[in-house]
Amino acid sequence: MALVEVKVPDIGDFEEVAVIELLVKPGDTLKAEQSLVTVESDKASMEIPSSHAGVVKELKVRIGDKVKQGTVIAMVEAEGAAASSSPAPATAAPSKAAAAPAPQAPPAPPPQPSPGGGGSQRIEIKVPDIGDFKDVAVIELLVKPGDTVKAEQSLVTVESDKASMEIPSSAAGVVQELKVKVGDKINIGDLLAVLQGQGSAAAGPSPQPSPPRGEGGSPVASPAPSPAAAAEGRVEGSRTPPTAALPPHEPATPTGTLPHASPSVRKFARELGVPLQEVKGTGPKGRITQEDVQGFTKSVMAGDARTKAAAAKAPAGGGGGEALGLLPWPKVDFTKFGPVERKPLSRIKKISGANLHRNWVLIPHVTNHDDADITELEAFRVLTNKENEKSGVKVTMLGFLIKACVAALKKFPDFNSSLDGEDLVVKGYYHIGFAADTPNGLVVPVIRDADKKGVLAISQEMGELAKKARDGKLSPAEMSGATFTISSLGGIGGRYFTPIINAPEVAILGVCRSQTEPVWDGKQFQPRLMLPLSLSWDHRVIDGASAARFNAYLGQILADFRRVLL
Ligand code: CAO
Repeated sequence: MALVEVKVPDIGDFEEVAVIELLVKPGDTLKAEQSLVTVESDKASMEIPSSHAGVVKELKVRIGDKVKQGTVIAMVEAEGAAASSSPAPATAAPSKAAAAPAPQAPPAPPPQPSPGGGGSQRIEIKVPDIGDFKDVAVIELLVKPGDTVKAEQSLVTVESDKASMEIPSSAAGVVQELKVKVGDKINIGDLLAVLQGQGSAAAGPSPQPSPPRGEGGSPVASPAPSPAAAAEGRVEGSRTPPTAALPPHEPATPTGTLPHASPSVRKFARELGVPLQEVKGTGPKGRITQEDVQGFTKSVMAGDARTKAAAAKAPAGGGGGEALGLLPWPKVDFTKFGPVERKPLSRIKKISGANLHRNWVLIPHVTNHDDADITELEAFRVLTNKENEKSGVKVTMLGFLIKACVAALKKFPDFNSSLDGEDLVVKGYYHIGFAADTPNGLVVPVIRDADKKGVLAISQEMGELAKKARDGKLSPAEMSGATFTISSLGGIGGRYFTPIINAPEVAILGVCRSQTEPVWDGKQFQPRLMLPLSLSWDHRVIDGASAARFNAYLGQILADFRRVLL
């Protein structure tokens, strides 16, 4: 047994193609030639096979990663390979599938104008060099007679067992005749179509294979949005407005089999935001066609169907519990009992509601309640405000809490992290979100790099952000990137509550109104100003003991703020 690196074989001229599906996971036993991942450009997709039989030890790529020849896909403990200190082979041994055509539009041969010229010409479009493939099946016709095509526009899709690709037209013109039909087996040189070309341009040099455009580089299967996109609520093709109150978490890495569809259909679905895995394919072997995607879109638009994402996002009042096997939401005619007024939810409430609901359902929350003695800190805060009266910057307890939380996050770094599959991403920066109540609902502006700012600077920034929030002027960037959030109801009242974690963060601190309480000092009761703390944490990442330690440490800092300096 030896650990070998399985790398991307020669995939032709392409610089980079996107990984759109992982077909194996660590621990899987592989046969040689078994496909590891699917990659896709804008014109073709193919599976990358393993050069060795053995056991997958580690996958080195994720969905959305760009790979090229030589990129290591996986570490495989290869069967039969003698254990030795020699390094793993530099490239995957050439395999049958690896020798298959690269995931790219094959170079189109020069169009063949027939004699007789004039203003327009008859041009024969033939199957270009498609590598070692023989007798590949036509699975889709992408144009029909009468269509006007541009040079490089795909005419048909062909498929082998490891790859599918679109065959482009080498010339522009009007399709006169298609010489193949679905199910036909084709080979290099076969006549594909006859075009009526426009003047001499049609007989120009053969176009080069088109390189993958930006689109081709995008992952196909529900790509995880960038943090910025997530902050803007742009998830799973939704057009959520860019003022998400609570940034939605990236969707989970899709699992399961990639829907059977050609690259162009996948691209089409991607453009419409259609989740292909929910579309029923009516083509041969259940292949999803363009018509299937259109049909799905129409039924969603007509309200006859809805995507799983939409079902999951549906507000409680509109149902959605069915997906969890719960009773449908009760439908009541309230007017039977008295007068009512129907008010649409604000845009912010709709967005924050969907995010809060998702976080509440998906995160196993636990909340620890504690009290911090802030008697001395409050005296210092009052003094600070007196001294800074002229500056116009008012310091509230929240400014000190942000600073104190940064110290606690530094001591307990798991609280400053996010879950990503089976990894914990621990952040080396401290951006603290604070929940702000606005006339339109809850938003969470973010103080960036709070570790590098003093309490006065934090308080000033908080004041500016809170004003922007109330005026509805916060930008998505000002609400994104938080590593931990504080929700303070101190100005309002209450004792304790259970704040909902702002995914993908793993903890949130709720704070209520401080009050003077009798505290036993060992000899007698002393009047002390006590601040109620409620820390909610994700039990997948944090355990109860750590949470108790976090709160206790926070309490120590608030009781004696000099500890922040330690
Ligand atoms: N205990 C006692 N008094 C407190 C306090 C506390 N923990 N926190 C604040 N106060 C006092 C302040 O000192 C201030 O007193 P003065 O008016 O006498 O100066 C007053 O309460 C109002 O403070 P504030 O709320 O304006 O300022 P803040 O820095 O504490 O909070 C902000 C700013 C934007 C976070 C807050 O206005 C807000 O929107 N809070 C609501 C957050 C929320 O809705 N959370 C729930 C989320 S879950 O649904």
